[in-house]
Amino acid sequence: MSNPQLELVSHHLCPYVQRAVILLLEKDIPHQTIYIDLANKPDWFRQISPLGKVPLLKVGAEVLFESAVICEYLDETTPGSLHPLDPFEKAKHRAWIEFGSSILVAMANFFNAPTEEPFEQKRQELIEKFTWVERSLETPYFMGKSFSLVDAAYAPIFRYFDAFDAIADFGVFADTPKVKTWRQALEERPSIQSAFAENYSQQLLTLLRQRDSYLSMLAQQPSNPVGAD
Ligand SMILES: N[C@@H](CCC(=O)N[C@@H](CS)C(=O)NCC(=O)O)C(=O)O
Repeated sequence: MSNPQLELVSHHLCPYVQRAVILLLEKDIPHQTIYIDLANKPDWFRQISPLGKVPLLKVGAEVLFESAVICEYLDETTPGSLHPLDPFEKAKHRAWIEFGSSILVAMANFFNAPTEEPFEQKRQELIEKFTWVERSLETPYFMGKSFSLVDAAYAPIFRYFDAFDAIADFGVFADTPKVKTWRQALEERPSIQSAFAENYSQQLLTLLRQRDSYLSMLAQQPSNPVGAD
């Protein structure tokens, strides 16, 4: 039986989509990509997306949603596995992927916080979350030498921090040396380098300038002229 045709429904800045993009590149999986405007969702998308969110993976006539599920499906249907074989280790990896999603939510709130107080709360939350990650992390990758689905889930997190670093050093990784090593190893991985547009940070900063948030105010201070036209 021939493999079903795969189509990734995407948005160019979505970190959850980028998890699937990394898997597709890492395992060299043939696919097509359809980009949509999340501010103006097409009807066909509303009709097939139960949560109204990207990514979706169209698999022939069927549709998968949720990035972690899509990544597992892509992994299980292609040679080699990026998940541990041991059920307990695999369960732990799933838990850390879920934790990565909670980091993405905290980052969105950091990005959009309207004033200094909630911004600082989110900065502290991010520091605490990465302290948890530090305790569970091998290096250079999450489980040591082998690249896994956890690595694909966290690489988009670090790409967002590349944009934040262009504004200021927010000290999120000041006390997590293993996380810093991990971030560096992920940024050097070819699948991850190819998954993001060269001007990804610049595009994020452009999006930030459209927000009326504390971080966008910091980005536009004269000492931080990032993303200026
Ligand atoms: N839990 C979902 C989260 C996906 C998600 O939040 N996608 C955002 C874009 S980054 C989205 O589509 N938002 C549109 C909306 O909420 O209306 C996953 O892991 O796939």
